Amino acid sequence: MVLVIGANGQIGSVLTKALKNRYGAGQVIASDIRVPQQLEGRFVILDITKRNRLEEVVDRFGITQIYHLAAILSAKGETNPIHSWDINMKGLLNVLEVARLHQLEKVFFPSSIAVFGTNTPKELTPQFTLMNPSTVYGISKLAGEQWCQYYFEKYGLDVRSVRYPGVIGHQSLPGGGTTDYAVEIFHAAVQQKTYTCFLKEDTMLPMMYMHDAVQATISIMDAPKSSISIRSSYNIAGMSFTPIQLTQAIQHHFPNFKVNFKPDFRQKIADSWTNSIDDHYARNDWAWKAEYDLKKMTEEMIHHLKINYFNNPKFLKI
Ligand code: NAD
Ligand code: AKB
Repeated sequence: MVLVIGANGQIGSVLTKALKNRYGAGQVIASDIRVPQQLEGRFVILDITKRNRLEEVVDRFGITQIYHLAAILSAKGETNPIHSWDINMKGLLNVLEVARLHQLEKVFFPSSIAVFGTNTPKELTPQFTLMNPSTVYGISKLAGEQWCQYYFEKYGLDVRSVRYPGVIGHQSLPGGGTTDYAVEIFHAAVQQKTYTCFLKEDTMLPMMYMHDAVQATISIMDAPKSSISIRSSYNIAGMSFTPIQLTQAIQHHFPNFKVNFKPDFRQKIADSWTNSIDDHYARNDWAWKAEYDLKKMTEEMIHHLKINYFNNPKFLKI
C-alpha cells in the first residue's frame, strides 16, 4: 500500500495518478495538509509535521511505501526561512523515523538542483561535487539527502532519491519555486497574454518535463535494491534552456507572443544554481534517460494547454 505525502502539489497530483495506474487506485492513499479541489480516490488529511498522525495513517492503511513530496520550495521558503526549515526537515525526519519503526519497504525523497551553489561547477555539474546552497530550501534538501544516506547506512532503510531539475507540466501549477516561470509562460502564451518573466533572459537552468520526472521517480523506485549505489540523491538531467530560448520555442507556435523581463529576488537564487547536469550515475545504475527536449516539451505543453483552456476557459488561470 502506497502513501503519497504532499499529493495536491505540482508533482504530487500527477505522480499520484501514475502510481494509481501502476499499483491500482485502491492501493494508493493520497494525503496533504488540505483537501484537493477535485477529490478523486482515497485521500486523507495529513500534516507531516505531526508524527502521531503519520503513524496513525501508516497503521490504519497498512502502508508499505511512502512518497514524501511535501516541502516549501525555494522562493516561498525565503519568505519564512524558519517555518520552511521546520516543514522540510521535521517532515522528512518524521517520515524516516516512522518508516524505520514500522519497517516500511521503501521511501522516496525528492531532492533538487537547489542543493548546488555558487562554488559548484556550472556546466555538466557532477554527481559528487562542491555544494554550498544559498537558500533555506537548498540547505534543507542537502541535509535531507544526508539524512536519507544515514538511515540507509545505519538502519538499512531503503530510501531512494533524485535531484529533480525545474519540473514543467501542463496538469498543475507550480508551488513557489524559482523555476516556476517556465510553466507560467505557457499559460500566458495559450491565453494570448503578454508574460512578465521574473528571471533575466539569459539565465540558463536545468529543467525537465513532468512525464520524465514521473518516469524517473517510478524507475528508481522499481529498480532492484542492488542497483542503487547512491543513497544520498541521484543527479538526473532533462534539458537546459534560458527564458529567451523558451520564449523563441513558444513563438514558433505563437509568433505574436511577447515577454518582458523584470528580474526580482528569484534572480539571485537562479544565479546560484547550475546550468546543466551530468547524470551518468543514474543512467548506469537504473537505466535512466529523459525523453523530452525543449522542442518536444514545448509542442506537448501547448497541445495540452490548448485543449484544457478550450474545454474549460477557467482552467488553472494565472
Ligand atoms: P508543491 O509546492 O507544488 O507541493 C507541495 C505540497 O506539499 C502542497 O500540496 C502542500 O499543500 C503540501 N504541504 C505543505 N506543507 C505540508 C505539510 N506540513 N504536511 C503535508 N503536506 C504539506 O511542490 P512540488 O513542486 O509538487 O514538489 C514536490 C517535491 O518535489 C518537493 O519536495 C520539492 O522540493 C521537490 N522538487 C520539486 C521541483 C519542481 O520543479 N516542482 C524541483 C525539484 C524538487
Ligand atoms: C524551485 O525552483 O524551487 C524548484 C526546484 C528546482 O527545486 N522548482
